[in-house]
Amino acid sequence: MPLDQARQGAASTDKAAAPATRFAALRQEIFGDRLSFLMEAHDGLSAKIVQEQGFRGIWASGLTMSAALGLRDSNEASWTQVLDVLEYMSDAVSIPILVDGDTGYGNFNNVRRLVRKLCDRGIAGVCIEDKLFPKTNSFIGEAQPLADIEEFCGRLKAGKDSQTDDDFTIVARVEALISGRGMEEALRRAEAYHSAGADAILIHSKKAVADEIFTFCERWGNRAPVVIVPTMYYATPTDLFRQAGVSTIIWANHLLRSSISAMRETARRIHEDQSLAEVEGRVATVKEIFGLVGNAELEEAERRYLPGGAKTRAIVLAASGGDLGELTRDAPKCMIDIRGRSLLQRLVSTLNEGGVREVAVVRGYRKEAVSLPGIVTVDNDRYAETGELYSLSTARHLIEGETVVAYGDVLFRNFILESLMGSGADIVLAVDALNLPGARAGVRDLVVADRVFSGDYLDDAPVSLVRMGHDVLSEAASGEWMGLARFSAKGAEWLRAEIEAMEAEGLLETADLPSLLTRLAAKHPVRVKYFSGHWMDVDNLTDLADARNFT
Ligand code: SPV
Ligand code: MG
Repeated sequence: MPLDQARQGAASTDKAAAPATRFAALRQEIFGDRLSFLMEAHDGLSAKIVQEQGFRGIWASGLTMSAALGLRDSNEASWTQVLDVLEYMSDAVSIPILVDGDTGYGNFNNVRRLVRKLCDRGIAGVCIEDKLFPKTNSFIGEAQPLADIEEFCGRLKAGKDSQTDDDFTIVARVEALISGRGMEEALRRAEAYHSAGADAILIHSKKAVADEIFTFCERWGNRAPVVIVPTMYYATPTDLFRQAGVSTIIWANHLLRSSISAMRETARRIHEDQSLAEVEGRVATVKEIFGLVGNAELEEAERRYLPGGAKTRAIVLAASGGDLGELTRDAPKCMIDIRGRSLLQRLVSTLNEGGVREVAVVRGYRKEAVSLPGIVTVDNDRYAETGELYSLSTARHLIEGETVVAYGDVLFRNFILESLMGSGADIVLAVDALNLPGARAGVRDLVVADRVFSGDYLDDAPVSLVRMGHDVLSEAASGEWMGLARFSAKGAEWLRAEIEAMEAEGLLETADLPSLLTRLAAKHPVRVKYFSGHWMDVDNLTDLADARNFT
């Protein structure tokens, strides 16, 4: 299918394989069948916002990078200062960046060095305009002088010959329409630049309507992809560009412009009011800043690399009494003695040995009997009429950073916890693969996962929770949840949010953990790690006898 026809259709590149590099990703955007969009960014933070909002590529605008530095779009920032900004942007995101390279900062020799340095920093492409250094923004004045065609072709050739990644893209920007030289000149230049090796043509126009763009597209006939910047002809419906066969639209400066409006308004208000009261609530929270710059990842890394670093906390649910007759008359099940140490003591040591430094125990029934050096206690005084979710919610202020949640009556071997702690998943559950011979009877929380345990030593493909509950039929179950889950800092945020959502729906008092986890799985990946045995819970006297043999 010809390029121009294909672009009118649905997003057929959706099914294309994910590109291996950012260079290839930009190439796929510019050469792909569907209309692509590059959103302006000018620093690491705005780059992150562009990526967060779903754009697949960034336009590193010369105008806005300069303005964000407090400078004019006249090459006042040196090209290496621009490179520094680009490095922050590139580090901040995984999507490709097309940088506005102005005129290439000089002649062919400057372009060569620029292209090599851009490739080094993982910048996927550069756009070079056919003007002279130092440049002037296209929307300033009339009839700006253009570069000699041959000289500019030399810049393009030198750039192409210098790229160190085959997929690096050079876009040649034609300023003939802007400087009033007319359509013939624009087409002549586009042809020459294409022949010199430019991968795509940016045809720039400063008219309020897009007629020049449509004429250019029609006459150009898609000999190379066409990139446009509709800053001035913004009212033209995007579909018309799609129909005209445009490859890529650049939204060139709107994040900087919106930030100027927002910053002005905030500064004005605070200055007038001499107070923050009116502004708080209208501006992004400090927590949002933490989220954007990835504080959660640092917390996890601190736990991994820093002695005495961020704490991993466990919340142990031990509010219910358990029905073990005489044994649970004066103390809850978690305090039953198992060969000289209580169940809880054993659980807490396993958690501590696994790197969990702080253990909070939610107690309820006979709470005074639940005490242990080194633990924090939280009380669910309504334990008799509430369930697991309510108990967990009493400790919700502690759900922050990496968090382990465990039932208070489980014992498991250290390697099970270690395996959850080493998982990169945001939520991961320890699940006993019941389909193996020797599976125990009297199961509790049955799990349906998207893949059953294969038993294959080499099989480490991720398995996700579909649902969990007492109502899962054992024939349909992939395993039994051991009552042990680990949440990353991000997973802990999701957990807190879900508790709040269930509270808002009036489910806080009655719901159990399986329904909470099932709801989480509908919104986020909840990973399952299969094990076979090496754990137990204590539901009855037989379990208790087994527990006494467990250690
Ligand atoms: C930029 O964003 O810096 C551009 C596009 O070059 S324009 O300002 O429209 O010329
Ligand atoms: Mg520019």
